Amino acid sequence: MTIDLFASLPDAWPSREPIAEGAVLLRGFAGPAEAELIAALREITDQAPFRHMSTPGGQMSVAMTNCGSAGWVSDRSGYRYDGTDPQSGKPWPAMPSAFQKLAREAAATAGFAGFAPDACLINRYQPGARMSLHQDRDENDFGAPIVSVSLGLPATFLFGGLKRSDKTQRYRLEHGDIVVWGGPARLAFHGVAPLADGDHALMGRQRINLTFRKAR
Ligand code: MD3
Ligand code: FE
Repeated sequence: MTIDLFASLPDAWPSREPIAEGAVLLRGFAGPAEAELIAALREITDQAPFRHMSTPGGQMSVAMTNCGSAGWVSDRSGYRYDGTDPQSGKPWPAMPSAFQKLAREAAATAGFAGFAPDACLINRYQPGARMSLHQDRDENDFGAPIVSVSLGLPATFLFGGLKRSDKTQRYRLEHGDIVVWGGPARLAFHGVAPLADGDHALMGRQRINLTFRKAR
């Protein structure tokens, strides 16, 4: 008898886990790019610092910024995509090529070839920060997927259905994980449970999520 030393390892990289119709989890897909991503992130947040936006419902516990030709902005009157950072009056920082390449490769791996995002919303969760159940419907073309990249502390992601009242499934998203949300999953309700405290070796006491979108 022989022992298969590789029996517990995936038979191919990247691993592709379908989590719903149209949604694919690529565990660790961003790992090889982590140093480049973190350096690029620093340059973006030097130009456009994280800030807590207001919404018609109140102030968000998640701090946000953007890069790309369009950025998601919110104030007491509502949400929109805008090419200008309202805090500086300047265009959002350009989307770094390492971001574009990663988003494009992840989308293609999940079956969405030709993804060309024009917006990257960058969310920062510190311990206790959460995102309540919502749909992403401010983009022009629901035919394009959204690609999300998780960095830093792990989070519990809540994934529901097309109605707010649909049952939610929970997924743990860890540093380096990418999820591609397209097809029927594109308009599903989703959210993030309050972040548990911890200390990530590269990112410290926070989780950063990059969401790549075709906004216009
Ligand atoms: C499923 N962000 O920025 S990423 C958001 O972790 C947002 O910061 C969460 O929801 C975060 O809007 C979740 C995963 C995600 C992003 C967009 C989706 C899942 C999605 C759009 C449709 C369905
Ligand atoms: Fe969302």
